[in-house]
Parts: sequence; C-alpha cells; structure tokens
Amino acid sequence: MKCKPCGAEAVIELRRHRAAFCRECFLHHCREQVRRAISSHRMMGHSERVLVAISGGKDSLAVWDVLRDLGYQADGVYLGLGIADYSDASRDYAEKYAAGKGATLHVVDIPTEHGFAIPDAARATKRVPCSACGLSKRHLLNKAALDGGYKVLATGHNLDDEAAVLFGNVMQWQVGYLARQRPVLEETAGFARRVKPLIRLSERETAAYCLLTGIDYIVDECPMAAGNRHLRYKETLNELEIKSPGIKSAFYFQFLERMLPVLDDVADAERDLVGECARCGAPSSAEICAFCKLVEKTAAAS
Ligand code: Q46
Ligand code: ZN
Repeated sequence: MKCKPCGAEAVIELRRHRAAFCRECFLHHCREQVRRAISSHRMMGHSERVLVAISGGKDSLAVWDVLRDLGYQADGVYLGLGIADYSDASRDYAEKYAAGKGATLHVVDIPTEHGFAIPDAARATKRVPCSACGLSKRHLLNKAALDGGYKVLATGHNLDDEAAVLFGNVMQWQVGYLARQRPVLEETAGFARRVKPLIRLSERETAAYCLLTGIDYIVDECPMAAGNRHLRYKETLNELEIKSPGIKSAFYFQFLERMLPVLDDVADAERDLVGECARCGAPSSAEICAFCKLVEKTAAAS
C-alpha cells in the first residue's frame, strides 16, 4: 500500500478519504484537518488564549498537541472526577504529556475542591453517572476558562463523537440539543467560546496520531461508560461505516450544512432564556443552576 500524496510505504489507510498515508503525510493530514475545521468554522485566532479540556485520553491529548503545533497559545485543564483508579491513571497521562512538552496544565479536582466524586453525585441525584459528569464538566471547565482569562475552551470531540451525539439527538428528536450541537458555541455572558477542532478526524485517526507521535494516553474506557447509549450509537454507526465508507461524515457534515441554519431561531430563543444562578452566578435558565443543585443534593445525601 502506497501513500497517496508521496508514494512512500503507507502506514494507514483511510477508506473514507480513499487514501493511504505514510507517517509524515498522515501527520500533515491530521494538522490540515484541524486547520480546516478551525478556519471554516471561524473557531479562534492565534492571538486568543485557548484552554484545552484534557482527560488523558487520545482525543484530548491529540487536539492539544496539534493546536500547539499549529502555533496556538493552548494550555490544558484536567478535571479530576473522583472515579477511583481511572481518574488517578488518566491524570498521570495528562501530567506526563504536559511535563514532557513543557506545557501548562491546570488541575481542578472535584473531590478536593467540591467535596464529592462523580459516582456519589450520580447516586445522590439518581442520575446516570454520565449525566452528573457531563453537567459538572460543562460547568467547571467553563469556570476554569473564565477564571483563567481564556477566551476559548477547546474539547477533543471527534467525528465519531459528534456523529453519535447527532444520531442520539435525531433518534429522540431533541430539537433544542440539535440546535446547540455546533462546532462553535460563541461566547455569551458567562460562557467562554466553546470549540471542537477535531470534528474532521475520526477516533481511529486520533489514536493513530498519538501512536505515531509517541503520545502515551489512557487506553481504558471510563468504567462508568459501560452500556451507555452513546457507545451503542457509535457501534451502530461503525457498522454502517464498514458497509458504506464515508456515510458517518456525510451524516454529520450535511447536518452542519443543511440542518443547522434551519435551527438558528431555536438556538437564539434558548439563549434568550438564560439568566444567572442565584448561588454561583453561572448562566442558568433556573434560579439555581444544575451544578449548584447537584452539589446541594450530594451534600444532603452524604
Ligand atoms: S468520563 Fe464522565 Fe465520560 Fe466517564 S462518567 Fe461518563 S461522561 S464515561 S466522557
Ligand atoms: Zn450555580
């Protein structure tokens, strides 16, 4: 198998692009996909400080690495979720990367700073763990960006993640969620701009990127993920992708192109509803924000 751009021996084949790549051309391809995602969705400029949410997994470390390579002023933030050994191990990978590159990594540990671990919060609120986790991440990562004076918060959501979320939202016709499922959520009062620079790369590409650049990452899935819907949707889309290479990216990118503009009014209407949490001042459509309620219920149950 030969590299399509240069003819050297290839190390990876990407059926979606009908191409194979050697190491150098593949790394160039990854940077190019990120560069294109940033420029076509006007995610950020080089003068803006960016905070990257780092989980210790392949996607977050890959996006941090590529952004630094492309010359962005990108620091990392690691959020400790208190999920036993998994959190300890993932923090080690995040810290090892930062130390090796001389990059700045902020650490926010939920158990130390907020007095609970995600599994406790899930039990106390009778939510599934990923729901308690997701709302804590949204709140605390945004807070970390604002407190640190970062304009932009970048996450490692890749094409597979976005297509699976889209699939889930369509299956249940979650119109409000669909309207907000954007590669860029502009900054508004109380929110840093949120961007997803990896939307043009699949999970397999980010894993290959880490392997070929020698980035060590946590391979184990979070133990709380087992059996969640998101993983089932990913498997379903992967089966479709095997039979029809490119179908996943067509599903997602045609949504961005054809459907999102139709949903602009829905997104605007939702934004207008947002006020401030009476307790912490974060944006919230209720008097007390979801994170403050989570903290309160978890404290009451312990
Ligand atoms: S960390 Fe949190 Fe994920 Fe674990 S509890 Fe679920 S959402 S699976 S990306
Ligand atoms: Zn609050």
